[in-house]
Formats: sequence, C-alpha cells, structure tokens
Amino acid sequence: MWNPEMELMSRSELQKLQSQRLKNTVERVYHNVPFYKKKFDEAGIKPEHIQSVADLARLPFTTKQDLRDNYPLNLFAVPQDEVVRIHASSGTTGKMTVVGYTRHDINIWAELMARTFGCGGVTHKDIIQVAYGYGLFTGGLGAHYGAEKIGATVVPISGGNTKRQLQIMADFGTTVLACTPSYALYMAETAPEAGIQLSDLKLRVGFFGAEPWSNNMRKEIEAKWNIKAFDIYGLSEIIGPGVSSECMQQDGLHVWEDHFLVEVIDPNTGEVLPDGEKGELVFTCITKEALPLIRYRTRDISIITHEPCACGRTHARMHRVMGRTDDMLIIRGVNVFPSQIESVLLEIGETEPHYQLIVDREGNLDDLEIWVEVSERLFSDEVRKLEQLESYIRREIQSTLGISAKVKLVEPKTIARSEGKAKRIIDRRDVYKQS
Ligand code: DLL
Repeated sequence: MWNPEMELMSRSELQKLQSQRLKNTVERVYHNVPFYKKKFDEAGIKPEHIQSVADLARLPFTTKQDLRDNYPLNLFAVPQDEVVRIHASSGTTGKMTVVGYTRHDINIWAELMARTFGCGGVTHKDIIQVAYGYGLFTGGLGAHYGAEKIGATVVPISGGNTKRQLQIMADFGTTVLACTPSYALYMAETAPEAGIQLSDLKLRVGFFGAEPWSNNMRKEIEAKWNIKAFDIYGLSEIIGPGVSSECMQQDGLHVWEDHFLVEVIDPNTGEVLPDGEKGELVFTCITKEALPLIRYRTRDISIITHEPCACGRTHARMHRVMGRTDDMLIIRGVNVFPSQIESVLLEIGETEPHYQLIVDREGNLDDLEIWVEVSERLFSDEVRKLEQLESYIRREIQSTLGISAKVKLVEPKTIARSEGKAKRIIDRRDVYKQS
C-alpha cells in the first residue's frame, strides 16, 4: 500500500478532513471563480452555509456545458502563472475541455497514481511501460508521474508502434503495463507477428482504463498475458486517471476520498441516491488548486458502496462504469460524441442529414464506420465523385476528431427512419456488458 495513513484512515477521521477541505474549497471558488460566485449567489448559497460534507447537496452542479461556456481557462481558480500544466479532452461540439494543474495539483495527481499502482502491489523495483497516449490526453503523463513517484523505472513509450512496444517489453523486462484494455488485447494479438511469446515476458500486472470494459474482457486479458488486470478510472475534469482504482480484491474501485467527494445522483432529478443504487457519478474536488470543480456531473453510470473492503482501505468503492447518460462513445481511447461527427457532415454540406455510426471491434481494435445518405442525384453520379466525397469526409473526421473512420455513402432512405429519437449509433462492442 502506497500511503497506509490515508488509505486506511478511519471513516470519522476521513469525514472530518473532507469537511475541512470542502469548506476551504467552497470559500476559495466563491472568491476566485466568478462563475461559481454567480452560481452560488443564484442558488442563495454563501460559503458559510457549507460547514461539512453533510451540506454538499446544497451546492449546485457543474456540467460539461459549464466548462465549454468558460472555454478555455475561465473556471480556473488561480492566476495563469501558477498553472504549470494544461491537459484537454474532446468536447461535444468540437471544443475541447481544457483542464489545468498547479505544481501542488501535479504532486497530488502523482500521489494518487502512486496509490493506484500500489493497489496492484507495484514497488520501486518494477519496470512500468506506460502505453497510454502522452500529450493533451491525461493517461500518459498521469501514469508517468505516479510511476516515478513510486520510484519504479518508467518506460514512457506512449501508444502505438505495437511491435516495437512488445520488443521493448521483452528486452527491458517490463513488469507492469499501463494502457487501455482494448490496446492490451490488440498487443496480445500482435505478439506472434512480432515474434514475441507472451509467456516469456516478465509482465505481472496491468492497469487498464480510459474506456469501458467488462469482466469478460478482464478474464481474456488476464488469460492471454498471464497477469492480474486492474480497472482504473478517472476523467480529465477531475484530475485524469487516479480518481479511483481497484485493489487486489477486484470488487469495485476505491475512490480517493481524501481528495474527491463522490455522490451518485438520479440523472433525471438530480436527487442524491443512497449506497447501492445505480445512477450518475458526481465528484467534488476538495484539494485541487487550479480547477476545483464542485459537484461535477460525469455522465458515467455506477453504484457506490461504503461497506468495508477486505483490503482494509476505508475509501468508498464504485462499481466499474456501467454506462453513460449521454451518447458519448470511446473509440480507440478517444472520446467521441455523435454530434461532433454530425457537425463535420453538416459543415461539408453535400450529404443528407441521415447518418448512422456503426462501432465494432475488429480483432481487438475499435472500428468506426459512418454511413451517410446522399441525394439521388449524387448517388447516380459518377463513382469517382462518390469516392472523392467519401475520402474528403474521412479526412475531415480525422483532422477534427483525431480518429480514423470508414465512410460509406448510401442511397436515400437506406438508413432506417425512426418516429422518436433517431438511432444514430449501433455499437456492437457490448462494452458495458457486466458478465
Ligand atoms: O480517460 C482518464 C484516464 C486515463 C482514466 C487513463 C484511466 C486511465 P478522459 O479522456 O477525460 O479521461 O475520459 C474520461 O472516460 O468519464 C469515462 O466515461 C471513461 N473512462 C475512464 N476510465 C474508465 C474506466 C480519461 N476504467 C471518461 N471504465 C470517463 C470505464 C472509463 N470508463
């Protein structure tokens, strides 16, 4: 265990600490973030109304829309010269969600990722291959700083270049892998081509997250690699990876509650739900300096329990993510909203407003196919013109969303019409299947 003092803290001590930290945070955002001052004033809340965690539900929610409205830096609670790092993730309409960290925030993040690795028994003797993407995405650098904090040897290889990735794993004697679960499977599949026998590797554990996966997928990864596979969860808005992590019990993910308060709400009414009930996860940052979000609605669906865990950690556990309240897809680790694709199509303007996204897993890689209807006139035109339009759309999707997609232009009325909500997405991956 990386930090027994905090990870095993009694619930009553933890609550005292949380209350103090919450009070400080509320005070700080009220005075430093005009958005929160306005929001609290409108809700009739003054900082002194919040005395403990029991008052949490009096505070208004923060949403992705609020981040977008305050793009890029207007929700920051410190002057920009105190911000030492910026990360970002894709947003619903093409605008990114920008997040920032002070030096102190970076230290906390490293601490929480060290705890995460500690949950899987990682020590300074390990060699950790970080195959999450480095860059604006939080996965690479988040895991990197945590691994360094533990004193392990970090191989900052980032994603991609799979054969070399495997060769390095063999040559360096990597013991820990950190990447998305789908990439772990893809790597396993590529091993024979790279001339690597997975059973010859020293790999012992893996920390997988950033996208939904199931217990079945865990079994598959564990069997193929002969490792123990841990689910790790997080989101850029809250800190990145390091919000919660499975322990050896693999029975839910411990939320690092000395830094984040967690609630589950009914996504329709906003009402706080008791332990054991399924709803939307909401987090409040109580130690972040640069971007301390209050009651941030994640749109991730889960269940919380405070029942003691056999590992001894006192921090609440969340069930692995069970779905989303919106239509966000995660394709090869990239968050994609159908509305982003729609706006690219509308921008191009040569197709009809009827489209469908078909997401599948080919081998172990996500595959996105976009079907778009074109007018009768265009469809009966030269094949060459259709091909040109297909490749133009493909390039535009790649440059705006950063993902590759297959594009198929289809005849008018090919895509089934609906009387209610259009069924835009066919996701054949079954990513939230729990068995
Ligand atoms: O994906 C942070 C991260 C990096 C987590 C590496 C774990 C490992 P975002 O790009 O902002 O941040 O995407 C956050 O990804 O709201 C979930 O919908 C989804 N997600 C993250 N981890 C898991 C997981 C990073 N373990 C969004 N299971 C979140 C299911 C996950 N979904």
